[in-house]
Amino acid sequence: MPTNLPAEYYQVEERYKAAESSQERIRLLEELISTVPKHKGTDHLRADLRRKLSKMKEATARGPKGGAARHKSAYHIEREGAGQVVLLGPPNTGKSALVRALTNAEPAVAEHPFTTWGPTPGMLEFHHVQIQLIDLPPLNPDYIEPDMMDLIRRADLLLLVVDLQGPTLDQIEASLDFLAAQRVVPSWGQDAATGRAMAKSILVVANKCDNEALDEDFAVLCELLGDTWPLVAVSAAHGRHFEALGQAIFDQLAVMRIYSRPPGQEVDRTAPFVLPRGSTVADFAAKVHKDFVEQFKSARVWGSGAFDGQVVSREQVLFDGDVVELRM
Ligand SMILES: Nc1nc2c(ncn2[C@@H]2O[C@H](COP(=O)(O)OP(=O)(O)OP(=O)(O)O)[C@@H](O)[C@H]2O)c(=O)[nH]1
Ligand SMILES: [Mg+2]
Repeated sequence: MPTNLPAEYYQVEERYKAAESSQERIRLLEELISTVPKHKGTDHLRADLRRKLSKMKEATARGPKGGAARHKSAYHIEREGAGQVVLLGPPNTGKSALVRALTNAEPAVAEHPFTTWGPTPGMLEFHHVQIQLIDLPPLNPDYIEPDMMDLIRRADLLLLVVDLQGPTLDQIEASLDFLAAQRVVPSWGQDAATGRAMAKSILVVANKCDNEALDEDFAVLCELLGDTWPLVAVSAAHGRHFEALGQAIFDQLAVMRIYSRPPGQEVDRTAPFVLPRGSTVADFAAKVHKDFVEQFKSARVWGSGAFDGQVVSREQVLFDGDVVELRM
């Protein structure tokens, strides 16, 4: 317990201990947290109090019987589309601005840090592929929301959003340290395979790349970091380099678009099936219809891995953009 707490802390603590109802306890705990001065010596205390507060709020939301009105965390978000992608990083880097610019969702954007308090999902469309983007609150070592960490661990891809006009390298390092402390490491990192850490695909997104002069700053950053990291620059405010970002997300998700040609009909290029890279004709058939995988007699493929219209086996591996005709 830090010794240099203000007298006010102890007064509120007295009232907190004497509180009768859970509502009152929550209110007083919030007040108590606000009396703790912010410095290194109180880091642990503040983290402990915040944890207690979050548990209390959760228990209250669950109701007195602890099950009937079971509280579902806002972080339990159904995966939709070709992949679930979360945006994370330090405060104020433009995570919410990006989700606003790229999807139909409208999370709040503001000049001050710590604007976002909860997750907001939206759908990004990239070349007729729907990808789920989820805006998150900033990473905050003082307070780690367990449900948010679960969502991060479940996600298919993490976008580490940093500010190209700020201390970009420090922001990347601090965010990776934060994740490593939670045993989440980049799959391209050296210690990806070590220990009990979970390796995740991480794409670094340098936001606020508003003009050509900043494109040059980005080029310098790329040189500094070498080519081991997937890294893109964008400007949420000016809509710059969105195509490159979409492509990088698509590549990192390791999926591909396969088009179905119903026999005797035209190919609908606006409705691809999305499959993991390396999938076969049989995988595609299963995706088109659960019965097809048993029923189809032959398949023809147009695309990169075959001659146009070549008859192929069930095990034929497909490539992004291939057109497949299944015959029953
Ligand atoms: N110049 C410039 N400013 C931007 C850009 N994107 C966002 N901003 C500004 O940066 C500030 C923070 O944007 P937010 O989207 O709220 O940032 P955030 O990362 O969601 O912030 P937290 O929710 O606090 O973590 C706002 O004033 C935005 O207008 C950009 O591409 N260029
Ligand atoms: Mg935000």
